[in-house]
Order: sequence, then C-alpha cells, then structure tokens
Amino acid sequence: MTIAKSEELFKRAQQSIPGGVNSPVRAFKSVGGTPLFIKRAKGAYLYDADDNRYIEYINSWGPMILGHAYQPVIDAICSKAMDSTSFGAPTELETQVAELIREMVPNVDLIRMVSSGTEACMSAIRLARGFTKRNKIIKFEGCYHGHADSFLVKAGSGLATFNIQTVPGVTAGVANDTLNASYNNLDQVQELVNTNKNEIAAIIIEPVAGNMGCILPEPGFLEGLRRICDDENIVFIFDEVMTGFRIAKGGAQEKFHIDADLVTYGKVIGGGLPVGAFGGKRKIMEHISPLGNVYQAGTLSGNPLAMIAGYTMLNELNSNPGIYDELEEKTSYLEENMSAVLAGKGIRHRINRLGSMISLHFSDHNIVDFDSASRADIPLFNRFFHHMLDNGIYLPPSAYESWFLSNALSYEDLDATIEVIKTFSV
Ligand code: KE4
Repeated sequence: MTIAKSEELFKRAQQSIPGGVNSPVRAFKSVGGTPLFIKRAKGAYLYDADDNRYIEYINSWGPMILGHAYQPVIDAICSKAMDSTSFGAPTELETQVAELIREMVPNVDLIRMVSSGTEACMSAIRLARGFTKRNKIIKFEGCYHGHADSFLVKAGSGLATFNIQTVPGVTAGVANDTLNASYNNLDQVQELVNTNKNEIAAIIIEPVAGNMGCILPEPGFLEGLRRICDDENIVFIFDEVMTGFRIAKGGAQEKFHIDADLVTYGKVIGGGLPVGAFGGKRKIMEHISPLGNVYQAGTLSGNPLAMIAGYTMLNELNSNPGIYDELEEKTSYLEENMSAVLAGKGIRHRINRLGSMISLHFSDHNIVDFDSASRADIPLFNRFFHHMLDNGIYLPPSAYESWFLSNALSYEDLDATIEVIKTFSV
C-alpha cells in the first residue's frame, strides 16, 4: 500500500507544527517510519490520506469504545451545535453529566469537569495537597498522568517511548516533591511513606496501568495502598482516565471493589471531544473553589458539545452493560488466538489484558512493572508493529502503550487480524 499522501502531509506539517504532530506519541518516533495522516473513520475502521483502510486498535487512545462516528454521538453533537458551542456559564447539561457519572460511580459525591486528563490529574493532586497541607506525592514508574510538571518524573507513555527520564523545564523543586515507586511493589511504597512521614499528600496510580503497555495490579497491591493511605491520612487517587467506563461501568473501583478518595477521568467521558473530570469524597472536594480555596478553573470546562458527546456515550454504556461482556469476549478471543499463533511460531511473548485493554510484549518474563516492560524486545515489537500496519492493522506505535478495542470490532475483523499475525516472522 502507498502512503505517499501521508508522507507529503508529514513533511508539510513539520514546517508549522513541532515534529509535525500535536502530541508526541503520534510521531512514530520509536517505531520509525511516517505517521499516517487520518482522513476519516467509521466503526472499527480508519482511512488514511491515501484511502488505505485499517482495522483500528488505538481508538483515539481509548475514547472510541463504541467505534468511530457512533451515530447517536454524532447526531447529538450536530444538534447541540445549533444552540452555540460555548457559553462560559452553567448549563443543565453539565449537571446531567455529573448526575449520570455519580449514578455509574456511586462513591463519587462531587465531580468537576475539565478539558483533559492532564487537567483532571493536575487538579486532583493540587486538591490533595491543599486538603492535607502536605507537598509530596507518590506515583509509579511508568505510569502517566498527563504532562503537568509534577508527573513528568519517570513517567510512562511518550516519555518511556522516548526514554525521557527527566524533562527540561520541570524544576528541581517540583521534581523533588514527586517520589516514584515500582508498580506492584508495596514495600517500596511503605519505605517511602516511612522516610517521608506526614509529608505525603497523595498516592496517585493507574489502577490498571496502560502507559507501559497494559500492566495489572497483583492481588493485594491496590488493597495494600488503600490500607497505607488510611493509616497515614494520605489521599488515594485512582487515575481512571484510561480505565474509567472502559473496564467496567464503574471502572476500576467497581472491578477491584476499592474506593479511592479521588478519581480522575478523561477519554470515554468526552466521547472523543476534549473532556476530563476529577471527583470523589465530599469532604475533600469541598476544598475546591468556589467552595474552598483550592483554585481550579477553565474557560471550556463543561463545554456543551463535549458534554453532549460524553453524556450520549455514557448513557449508551449505562443502559447497555452487556457491551462490557461483548468487549470482554472479543478481547479474550484476540488474546487467545494471538497467543496461540505466536506460540506456534516459537515466539516468546507475554500478553497482559484486563477487559478491552490489552498489550503484547515480546518477552520470556512476566511484565509486572516498568523495569520488566523495558526489558522486553522493543525492536521486535517495532518490527511487529510495521508488519501489522503494512497489512492494514493499526496498533499503538509504541511497546509502552495499551491497545484499546472498540465494540464495533467484529469477529471477522479479529480473524483478519489473527491472519496477519500468522504471516509475521521474526
Ligand atoms: P490527556 O491530557 O492526554 O487527555 O490525558 C492524560 C492522561 C492521564 N492519565 C492517563 C492514565 C492517561 O493515559 C493519559 C493520556 N494517555 C495518553 C496515551 N498513553 C494520551 C495520548 C497522547 O499523549 O497523545
């Protein structure tokens, strides 16, 4: 297949946009080659500038859980746009979205809309710091919570992809207040808490990590963090920007039966439009301005188009919970068949999965944290990525990302994907 138009568009884009992209992970920098410029998408398929069709496993990094251009969402956006696109004033629709999220996630007392997952996570740790009057946070190496300064210390996603350990522009003062532990290592967390007694405001975690590939919490890990937070009066923050409304209607809190103190959202709750949110226990959320003095604001927070897209998407998920069973079955089918094909070829690999989040690692050791993820055969993944892309299968362009399935994928699409894997050779 030719990608001449994408190559031409990429050259042109680099004249006006840093690296030709508006977000680094899109640049194909780690896998090499030219990023595809996408013209349109429908259901499970993307069409690039050269009109090549791809079966899609990125889904805008999570939002498109029902597939691209999902008609009820499109219709809702078009209709709402006729009433103007932004007011900068409260609307009933924002309350409807908040009420629907509280129905789907019962332990969220109050929730504030923002315009990205970064904003949601940045606001949540500011709130935790304001509430506890402490400065430090604990995050986990390889987890990514957006590009706010405090998070750009041993982060995942594009920073792992490009092996960026410290980011110029993040001051030592900010970095010193960010402590890192290894994912699934409770002893390290306990050690950090003991040596920073009464200084830790929050522990923030991706309850299923999706930014170093997909990495699951080992039994007892999240429960242990909950216990440490209870013992030490630390705010426990679930970053559910990826997992929220994806791995279950109630996200990871429902899946693992654990109540976080604060939870952040993004991606699915915007239906593909820019939305993030943070919410949780009333006693903490009441410190947010205008109720309290922890200031947080946004011109386009609760934007009507973003709200109607998210409200329509969440309503579909809330009223059709069978969607989660369908996604579970489809992703399990992909996992089992992909593993059988690779094993049949004698290719050592590990597949991590929870619900419709899945990642493939070329490794003969289990992938349980950033260190084990980074010791997998990354160059082999990059070759696998291009083999799949050249044959019409669009995977995330990095071994340090989770794949996301949409419910628009059919078993024919999954079988076609497996057929392409069968033609892969090391
Ligand atoms: P945004 O600011 O990109 O909306 O959300 C930041 C964020 C926060 N928390 C988690 C768990 C996330 O995965 C993200 C963003 N995810 C990346 C994909 N790994 C977005 C893709 C990109 O950076 O272009």
